[in-house]
Amino acid sequence: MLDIHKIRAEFPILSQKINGKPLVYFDNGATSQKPQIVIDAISKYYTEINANIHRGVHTLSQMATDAYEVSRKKIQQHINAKHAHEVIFTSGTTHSINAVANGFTSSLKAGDEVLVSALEHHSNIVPWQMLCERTGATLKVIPMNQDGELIQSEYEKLLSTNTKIVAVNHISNALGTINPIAEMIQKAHTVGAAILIDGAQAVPHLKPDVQKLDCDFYVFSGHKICGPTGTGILYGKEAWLNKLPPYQGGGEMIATVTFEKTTYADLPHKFEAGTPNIAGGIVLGTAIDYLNNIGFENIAEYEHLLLEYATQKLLEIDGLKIFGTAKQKTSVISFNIEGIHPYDIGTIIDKKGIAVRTGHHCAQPIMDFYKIPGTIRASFAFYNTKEEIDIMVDAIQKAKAMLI
Ligand code: 7TS
Repeated sequence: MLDIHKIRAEFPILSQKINGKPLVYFDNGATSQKPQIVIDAISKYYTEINANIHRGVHTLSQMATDAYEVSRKKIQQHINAKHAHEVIFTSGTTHSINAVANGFTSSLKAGDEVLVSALEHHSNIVPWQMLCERTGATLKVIPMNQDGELIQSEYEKLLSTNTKIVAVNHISNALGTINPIAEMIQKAHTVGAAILIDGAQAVPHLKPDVQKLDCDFYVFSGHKICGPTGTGILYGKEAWLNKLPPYQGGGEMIATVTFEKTTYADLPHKFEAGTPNIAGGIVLGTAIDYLNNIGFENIAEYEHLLLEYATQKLLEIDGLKIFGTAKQKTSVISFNIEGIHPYDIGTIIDKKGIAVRTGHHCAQPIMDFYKIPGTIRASFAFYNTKEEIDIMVDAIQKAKAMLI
């Protein structure tokens, strides 16, 4: 089991007061907090090795390049990619999905189909809609049931040889549903479709094995796993990344440039135009080391206890309804209280130092499905505690008494 006291001491922000009260941070689905080791690594980079990478012969540039490439290798090992050059640094999940969706532009035509699911974040809907607008392809949606689970029989019906790419999340940000992606990947491949997994909400809770999963693309953000904002990963199978044209043109992504013709650099550089977030990329490796030292099995086990405890406590509140009751769930609870707007609860409990997200969570179709304007979302991380859950439940009870 985790030494929560020790872990919490490693996150300086957790000992802050917000509105005069100790911070209770339950907005981990939006972004995680950062341990001191990550904060220090950013400072160390700028203090000791700041230089542009892959450019000069000078020593400092070499040091920065080496550190960046060491981090790429760490991430490769973490997700078990076959090659380091299958790991592309991006600015986040959104960037990664846009890079892939753009890459499919020249290979799609009218009659082709792109499948997304009813559970997606807008980041995994809009780039595909834009792709369909550019190419004349059709966007189709895998439906969900009342528990917030994707209906697998409907998915099978939607798949056909017209399906060119499936884009689905590993874990839903709004409901916490863990999707059966291993089977979904296999099914996509039976019709010859490529499949992208949006792992933004999965990587904080588990270690994906992209070779075992056999997904074509797996994308995530660094800021949700204790890393800096403006960092992300696009994993793609070598064959796909070689096939897709680059998303952006610029420095560092070329082999040769003349005014007549440009040839592109090999992977991973083909997808890494311009000066990247060097410090961020390096420190993402530090964050991943930090999490692996704690251990993802320990994290998952502890977060599951928090999920069960919070679910039970919240359901003791009269009129409270949880949205997202999938059998396979991670430590995210979306809920509403009858007769009260989620925003009102969020605002009142913020006064007590409690950070939750309210609204549609960038997943408006899910809110439309349930015919609600939004929810209150409490999303827990391995540094949260049962005591904090008690504080939130008590604050909600009091807010409810004020509002009804
Ligand atoms: N996909 C999923 C499943 C997400 O949860 C998010 C961010 C994104 C994509 C986009 O990631 P970004 O790092 O590029 O912005 N989700 C949330 C959230 O639930 N609350 O704030 C951001």
